Amino acid sequence: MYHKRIKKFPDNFLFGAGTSSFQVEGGIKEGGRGTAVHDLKKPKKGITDFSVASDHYHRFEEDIDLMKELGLDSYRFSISWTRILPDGKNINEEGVEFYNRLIQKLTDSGIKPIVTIYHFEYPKALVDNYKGWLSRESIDDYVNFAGILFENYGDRVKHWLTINEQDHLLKIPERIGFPEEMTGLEYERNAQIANYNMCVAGARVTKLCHEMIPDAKIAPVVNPMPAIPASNLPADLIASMEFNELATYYILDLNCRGEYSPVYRKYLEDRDIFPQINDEDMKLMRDNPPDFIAVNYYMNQTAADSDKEEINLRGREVFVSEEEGIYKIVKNEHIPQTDWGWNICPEGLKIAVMDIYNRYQLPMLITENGLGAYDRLEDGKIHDDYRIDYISRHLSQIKDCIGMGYPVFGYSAWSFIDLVSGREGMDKRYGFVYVNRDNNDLKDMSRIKKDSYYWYKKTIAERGENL
Ligand code: BGP
Repeated sequence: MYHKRIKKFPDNFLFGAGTSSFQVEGGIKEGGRGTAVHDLKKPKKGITDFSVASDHYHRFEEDIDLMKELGLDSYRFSISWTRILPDGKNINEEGVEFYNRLIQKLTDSGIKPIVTIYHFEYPKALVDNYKGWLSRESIDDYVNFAGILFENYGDRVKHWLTINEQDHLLKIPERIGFPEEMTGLEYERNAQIANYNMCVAGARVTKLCHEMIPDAKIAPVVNPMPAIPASNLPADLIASMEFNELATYYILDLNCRGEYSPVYRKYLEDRDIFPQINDEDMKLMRDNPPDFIAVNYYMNQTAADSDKEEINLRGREVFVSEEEGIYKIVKNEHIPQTDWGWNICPEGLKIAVMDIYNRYQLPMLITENGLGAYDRLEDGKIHDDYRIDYISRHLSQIKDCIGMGYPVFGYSAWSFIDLVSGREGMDKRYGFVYVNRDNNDLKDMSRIKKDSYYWYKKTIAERGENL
């Protein structure tokens, strides 16, 4: 649709960038931090672990000065559960004080903190005690954790995120804390129990946030990869719709409406993995919807019908490229890919915003979007024009959405600074700021502004007039 575009982003639009604690902080044995489940996972050969990361734990002041110079309106980061509650139960004042100083420095610098309560880091002690999210005790411990954060930081933090990419988390044993040996039906059934418990936990924390900090807003973080149909065959359109139901909306329907969508319920029942639910929990979810929806968007998908007549259990596959009898993901010749095979489709972000709004009528904050690439340091500079191109095209779609009337109130690029990628260590960089280290050599860890840093600074200063 052609429409008149807005000239600039609104004055109150939050131009931001983000990180997560385990990927950026390091200092995993300092400040009384306990052990998180993923600390125990050995990385792939040649890839660094998370023990030093970008050393933000020791350098956060220097990093926040760089954020201020960049002109960020907001900074999204997560709080390490095991710094606050090393064993999941007992409070560690040193951890509370660390984030207190970080948040104070942000607010003193005029940067709004956006806090993810739980971004993949789960206390190992709770897995040892009661198998983590398989037990309802985890709901209480998560609520206790969130309550400590609200109490200590609620005066300054007005945007909260409950759980980052729950859908993704459930499929990665070293993050959810399921044993390596768990597979097939057992894995799927347990993942559904954990999913349900996490949704109940999210609703309880949403309620608590509203009670403790009435002027704060809170949301879950989802990772939509909106699928478009592979052809003009009606069956392909249905396949793409079903992919979106199974990949994204199942969680949002629980978070925002307190219900299992029909497609998802049927999917679980056909496989005999529908968890035990109760009316009280479902009512709690219905009565405590989020204030907005936080969207991590990296890529879209293209789906075709899968005409097989069988039902399969996927076990713990992170990305399901074919659900027999439902859809299969296919390559799209119009859509280029990153070096790691992620589709680059800025329009997909607009599709996600339009679809999510049409379904839930809630405001949206884009909490992650960015390009993972091999950056090269040459003569003290990083010429990452590919990242500028990626981010400007995605931001331009957001500008369009706002012009069309969709309530998107901020954009947090992933990531502010180079950090350890989920699975690719330091090879796959996302930051506006380069960290001088690689997988095997910590070098001097100095911070170097990339070309994209200067570009984003200008973009923020002009409130996106250049887009
Ligand atoms: C999201 C996570 C982030 C980050 C990002 C990029 O799923 O919320 O923590 O890791 O993806 O992923 P990767 O590091 O695998 O490229």
